[in-house]
Amino acid sequence: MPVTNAEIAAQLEKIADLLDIEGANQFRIRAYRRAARVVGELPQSVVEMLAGGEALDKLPGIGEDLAGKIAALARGGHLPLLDELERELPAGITALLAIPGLGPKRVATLHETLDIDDVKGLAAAARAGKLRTLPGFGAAIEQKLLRAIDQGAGQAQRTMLPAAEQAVIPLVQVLEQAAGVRQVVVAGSYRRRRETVGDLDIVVAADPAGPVMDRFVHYEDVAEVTLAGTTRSTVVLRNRLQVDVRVVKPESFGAALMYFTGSKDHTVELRRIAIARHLKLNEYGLYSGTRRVAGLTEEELYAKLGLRYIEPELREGHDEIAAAQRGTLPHLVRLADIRGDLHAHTTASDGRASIADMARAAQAKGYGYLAITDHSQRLAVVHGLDAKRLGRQIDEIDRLNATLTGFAILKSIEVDILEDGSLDLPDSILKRLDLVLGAIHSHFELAQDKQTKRLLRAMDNRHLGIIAHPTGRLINRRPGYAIDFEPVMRAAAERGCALELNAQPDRLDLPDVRCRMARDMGVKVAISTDSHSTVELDFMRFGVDQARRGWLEPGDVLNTRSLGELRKLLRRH
Ligand code: DGT
Ligand code: CA
Ligand code: CA
Repeated sequence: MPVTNAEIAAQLEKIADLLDIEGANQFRIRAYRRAARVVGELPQSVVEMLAGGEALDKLPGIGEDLAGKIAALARGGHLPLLDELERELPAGITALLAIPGLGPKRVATLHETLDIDDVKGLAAAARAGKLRTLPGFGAAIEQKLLRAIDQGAGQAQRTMLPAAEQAVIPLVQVLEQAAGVRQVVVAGSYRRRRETVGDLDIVVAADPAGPVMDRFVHYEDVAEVTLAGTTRSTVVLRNRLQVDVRVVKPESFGAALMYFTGSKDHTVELRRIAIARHLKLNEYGLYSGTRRVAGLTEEELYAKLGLRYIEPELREGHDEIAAAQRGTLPHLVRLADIRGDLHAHTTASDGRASIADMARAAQAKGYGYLAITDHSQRLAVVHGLDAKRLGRQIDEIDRLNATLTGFAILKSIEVDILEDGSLDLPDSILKRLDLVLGAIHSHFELAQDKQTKRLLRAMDNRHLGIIAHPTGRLINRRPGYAIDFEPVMRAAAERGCALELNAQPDRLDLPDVRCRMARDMGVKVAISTDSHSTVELDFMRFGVDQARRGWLEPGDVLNTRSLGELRKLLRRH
């Protein structure tokens, strides 16, 4: 199994973390982090690039030294630097960095003074009150850490969808090659398109089962076989992801798929409906006595239960079954409905492509428009735009638009919403834009009433058209700001302000339940990629998946509109 880009990126990130704990030079640390990000986002595998004779030091931010290290990792080698760092610091210590409130400095202090190198040790020391007297800590931080640990911080994390996809797609291809295989589908939370998966559940229709089971347990990416059965096996892959495979006869495939797609709450309710109809439902089929009345496809199973077909993204055991009985299921938005992207950065702030390159890439996807939304001046670390630079960007976009047909670059900005709810740029410049996105990038810790008022005040500015990543959550890293969404959504509906569903796979913000709340309250949602490079425009599909989990129809989504319709819908300002 060739080394994946994700594995290389993880090693580079680990070096950066360990160097950070050691207190190494910040430029050096940043170089490793940037390299990790660049490798992680490459559309092509490093192994293939090397095989094709491509030079790695042509990649942005990667010099000769890093290129050599990346090549060594790609060949499956060890880096002496990492070996050395790991000798000096205990293996699990980087897990501490994932706990909110702990940065490299504090982790180093914990290690040096109390010899703490894992979450268990940290929890014990915090409970014993040993942290409050450490330099750079204090009673408040001790309390905060305890709360974070109690909320599960530092525990084994669920895998985000992109990493799950990278691991499972090549595996599915291998299983499909086995003799006797008819169909292979990844079920479970993966098929329901949850933003993270605990493990992967693959359902295979095959007869006989032997060859596909054999391929699976001998797959080259397997680190460990936990269970090897005749129709069911479990392995752990090298990236620590667990995979279950169940093999069923083709006539049971629909029933098995339905069972293992879940969710458990959804299928428990389906079984109850079967019983009420004097039928029995299990993973082999729907039975009347001993006679199988359905099982080949999910469609026939739902039909025999008196239900419309329910899309996997809806099967969470909320009220989708009642809706299927009444015939009121939503017609979910699809990727093909999306006609433009309303959040993208360029080299003017922290993006890596020019306006023209971003526009060309968006047009190549068949879009009709792309909003250029660089950061505003308050975000100095990413060289956010002040009014003067934004003015020049507006002129540049006007010039570019004059050269384009069938496509428009929208003049926009991701303006900071300041602590008091005012916007980081004056109205005199905002009014020249097609669209204004507002976002919170500071003061995450405000109490709920203050944070809510901050957003409400921001919406008082009639230029604000979309609130970007409204909850501020980062999956597996932080929960998001404290906000009361009831008044925020009400105000957004009244003022015609939209909310964003940020499609970055570690954000997916709005989350599904908030999407549904927006729809119910008449707030439009913009599904936007927040792209920092041309390849990130492809993140749109993750946003659409989350929107579908949130019951959104094309009409609920702003960027399913043509440019003309969009302009009418954008908040007048
Ligand atoms: P995950 O892996 O935590 O992201 O979530 P799922 O939904 O993939 O759950 P998992 O892997 O434990 O099980 C896969 C599916 O198998 C689940 O969605 C429904 C079904 N299933 C598992 N255990 C049970 C059970 O005890 N009862 C029922 N009815 N179904 C189950
Ligand atoms: Ca699963
Ligand atoms: Ca499972």
